[in-house]
Amino acid sequence: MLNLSLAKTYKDYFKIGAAVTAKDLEGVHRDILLKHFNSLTPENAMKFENIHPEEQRYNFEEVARIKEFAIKNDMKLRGHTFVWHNQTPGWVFLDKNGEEASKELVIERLREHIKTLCERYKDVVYAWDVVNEAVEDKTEKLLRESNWRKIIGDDYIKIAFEIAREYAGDAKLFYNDYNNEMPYKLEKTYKVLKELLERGTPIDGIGIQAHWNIWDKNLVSNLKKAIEVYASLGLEIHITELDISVFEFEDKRTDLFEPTPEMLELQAKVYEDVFAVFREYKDVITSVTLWGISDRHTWKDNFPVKGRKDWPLLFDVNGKPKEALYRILRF
Ligand code: HAH
Repeated sequence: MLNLSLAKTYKDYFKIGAAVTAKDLEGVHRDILLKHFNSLTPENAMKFENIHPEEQRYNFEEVARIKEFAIKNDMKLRGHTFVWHNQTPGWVFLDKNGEEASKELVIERLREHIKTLCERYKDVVYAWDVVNEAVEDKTEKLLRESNWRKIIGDDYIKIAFEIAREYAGDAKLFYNDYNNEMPYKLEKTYKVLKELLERGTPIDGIGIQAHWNIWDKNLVSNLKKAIEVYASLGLEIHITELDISVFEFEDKRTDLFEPTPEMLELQAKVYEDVFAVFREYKDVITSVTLWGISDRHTWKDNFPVKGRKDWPLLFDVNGKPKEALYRILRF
């Protein structure tokens, strides 16, 4: 049991990925990656503000290390992400006088950015998150407000996919979002994607981020329904950012210094249940990525509650397998 590899166990199902920083390629995390994973997503290094901080300057260093590690160890990369309302530098939307840039200029910059990254990572990236989190989730509106949308107009999604298709070679193009298995957002996302597809937008798949928690009683039924709805549009499905928080999203408690045994048991059960669903839908799900490696560090530390640690992953703070890992290796 201890010797089983996640990636090998799932080799006839889907890729098994992890979000990584360059630092994760060393030490305990390196060992875990080599044993259990065959796909990597740079957690931050490909985001616009990191890789292209100024118009005339790209910063390829961190991705270079991740790419080298991937190629050496027979892994592939998921590219994350071109168009997003967050972590995009201000210069993209400003002209040389510091005024709001024109639509034409923003599109031209986006094209240059996408072309550069696609050409550079053609040999290793199998899928790109072309647009991240465009669907509005607070109000009744369909699309989220963002600089991209404000300047380019509602067609910015279609335009981004068309540009990506020109340069991405064999890589698949994904629309990625969170909560898109929940009924309120599933409905909106379906509408947006259906319309885009009807207008010929080259979208290959949908990324279900899967930032879940151990308390959601409707998760499995919502998830199955969402997979079926997206598959009915002919889309491939990637689970792109899986982690299972021990806190309900609204829960603000800060008194815990380690997860309780009850939490770990519930977490193991949720991992077991969602992986059973992933296996059931292996014909449409082609990749499952965890948003991190071990509980040593995760974006859920301090989010959404500052100063609070979370333990959402398959390995504990020391890199030891959690019960959740055993449950998804044994089926
Ligand atoms: C994701 N947003 C991003 O896609 C990823 O790039 C980042 O590293 C972490 C999470 C998720 C998100 C959420 O679940 C709730 C509110 C805002 C953003």
